[in-house]
Formats: sequence, C-alpha cells, structure tokens
Amino acid sequence: MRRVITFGTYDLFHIGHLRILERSKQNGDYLIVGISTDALNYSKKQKNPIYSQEDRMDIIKALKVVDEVFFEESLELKGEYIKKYKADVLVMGDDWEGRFDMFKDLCEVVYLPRTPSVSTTEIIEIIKK
Ligand code: C2G
Repeated sequence: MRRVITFGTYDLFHIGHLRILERSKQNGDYLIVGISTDALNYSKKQKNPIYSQEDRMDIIKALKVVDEVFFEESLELKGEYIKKYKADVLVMGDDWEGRFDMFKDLCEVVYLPRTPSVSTTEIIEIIKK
C-alpha cells in the first residue's frame, strides 16, 4: 500500500482544496492530511483562519478521498510527520515548489499545479466588497 501525505490549512474549503486532495490520492492508495493548526497559521500569516482548526479538520475528515487526519503543529516537524505516518510520497501544490525538496531522502516529493482562479484570500476579498 502506497501512503500519501499532504498538508494545508483548508480555510473556507473550496474547489481548489478538493481537487488537490483528489489528485494527491491518485499518487497512492491511502491519503493522510496534516491540517495546519490555528497557532501555526497565526505564526505564518499573523492572522487566524476564519474556521477553527477543529472545524477545518472535521470537514477534511469527512471527505471520501481522505483516510486519516492530524494537526500540523509546526512547519519544522514535516520530516517527523513523514516518518511517523510512514509516508511514501509527499504531495503539495506548486505554490510550494522546491520548498520541501530536503525530504527527498525520506520519501518521494511531488508538486502539483494549483487550481487556477480560486483562493481563500480571494474569496474573503470578494465577500468584503
Ligand atoms: N491549493 C490548490 N489550488 C488552489 C488553492 C490551494 O491546489 N487554488 C492547494 C495548495 O497548493 C495546498 C493546499 O491546496 O497544497 C492547501 O492550501 P492552503 O490551505 O492554502 O495551505 P497552506 O496555508 O499553503 O498550508 O505545511 C504547509 C502548509 O500547511 C500549507
């Protein structure tokens, strides 16, 4: 069984999120998703996601393509998560292209093209207007 791992915040869950999870699953048989905690998000972007980490996790966990979820507490722990969850392949969107190449000695690393014209930031901007 080929185990796939991917990570994300998945705030205001949208079609780009669904597509990357579906395409991640196509890289193997079992999909494990690390959900960025509110604290990790705050440290990266100095703001909290709209949906709480518990709600974001419940949404991802309910998807047919997802087999297992956990909270990603820190970007620095990625290597530990890859080992803990025995991942054969790490999949990320290509906005992260090259950023996780250091894990190539632990597992395969794949970057997939993002779905164009949709993002959480853009959704927030449209609603604000
Ligand atoms: N994504 C996509 N197409 C979009 C928007 C997002 O394919 N139009 C992908 C991203 O490339 C990422 C995943 O969906 O692989 C989750 O995106 P975010 O929720 O924005 O995740 P991010 O905040 O980048 O957190 O450790 C890494 C981080 O946890 C990733």
